Amino acid sequence: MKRIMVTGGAGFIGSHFVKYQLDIYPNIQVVNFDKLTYAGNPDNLKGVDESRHTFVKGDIADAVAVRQAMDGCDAVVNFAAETHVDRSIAGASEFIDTDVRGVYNIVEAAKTLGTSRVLLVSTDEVYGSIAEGSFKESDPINPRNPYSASKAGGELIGRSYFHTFGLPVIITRGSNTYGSHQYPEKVLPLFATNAIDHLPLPLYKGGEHNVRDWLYVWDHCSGIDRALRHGEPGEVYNVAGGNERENIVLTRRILELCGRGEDLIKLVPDRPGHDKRYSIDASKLRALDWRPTMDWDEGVALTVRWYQEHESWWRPIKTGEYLEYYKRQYGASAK
Ligand code: NAD
Ligand code: TDX
Repeated sequence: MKRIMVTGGAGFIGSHFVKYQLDIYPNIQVVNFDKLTYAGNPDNLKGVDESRHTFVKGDIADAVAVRQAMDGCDAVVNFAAETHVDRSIAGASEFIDTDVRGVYNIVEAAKTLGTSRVLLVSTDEVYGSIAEGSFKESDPINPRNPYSASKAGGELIGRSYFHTFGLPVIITRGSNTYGSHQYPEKVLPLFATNAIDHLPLPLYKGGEHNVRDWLYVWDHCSGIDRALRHGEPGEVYNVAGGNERENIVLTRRILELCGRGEDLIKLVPDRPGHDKRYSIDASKLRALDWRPTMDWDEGVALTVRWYQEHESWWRPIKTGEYLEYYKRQYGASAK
């Protein structure tokens, strides 16, 4: 692979993936195609080798722009998405435009151009909740909120292009990812930055014991890279962290790392349709010689320390539109 298109490469995982590619493969060229929505941030790409990185500001819902940027690339990896469940509950229109229509534009452009690999980054949320055990790739999908339904829609379009046109589409389903540069609407950076500022941590009441499986961002990137280069076209690969924790356990750990007491925990009304537990089995990707390497305690400590040491990254975000969102989402209950 000489030239790859990464969509959504100014966001959280996408920007780490761009750095991963440039670090690991000395001759690779990356075309980074990103709309720079509220979640996209050019600061996430500070210090990347500009001689091998081309940034294109564009929308995956724009078919012409996607085809132009993809021309000459031998692979495309799609991270671009609307990604926050609570925002999808408030209104899903942009989720449909990007996570469904956008993916259609990507596979359509790849089919026209004969792109030799298309990797669609998806999520463990498409399986829905599981009480016991872990989902395998062969299990049926059962998305239960507008975000995961949109991601599932994109996946299905992608899979249909493999079956109908032989397009070499590979799908990864990652679990909850954490690390530096994550927009502070997701639980870990939200709680860490609030704790730093002695602000309440809005824990969803009734969801305190809900379980998420935590995957360090660099491990997620190595899993996607493994599937991209060694996976079989038409196949789906789970990328699991293997670190299932109740939300209350994560919350207490963040408070401890920030030196704050549990009095900061504020129980707020639960997320509608809040999935109780996500759990996926990654043995199919492990058979391709992939392993997550980060220990959960250490990874969370590293991540919280990053937010403590990079206020200049997140303070400008927690203004303007963010504060309006915060008020809409948590209202008076978060005070
Ligand atoms: P993010 O919200 O941090 O970043 C999304 C990026 O996509 C931003 O840079 C944004 O500007 C860009 N974008 C949004 N709409 C676009 C459009 N129409 N055209 C071009 N660019 C657009 O997201 P993230 O958390 O880094 O997630 C990346 C991918 O990984 C998503 O596809 C998501 O579904 C998937 N995923 C995320 C997690 C997680 O825990 N964060 C877990 C599993 C899978
Ligand atoms: O304020 C909050 N209070 C709270 O209790 C927020 C934002 C979350 N939570 C809970 C809800 C979830 O059980 O924390 C858990 C994690 O929530 P999010 O960070 O919103 O992540 P989640 O809904 O699990 O989805 C994430 O993982 C899968 C990503 O946002 C998705 O993009 C990814 O696909």
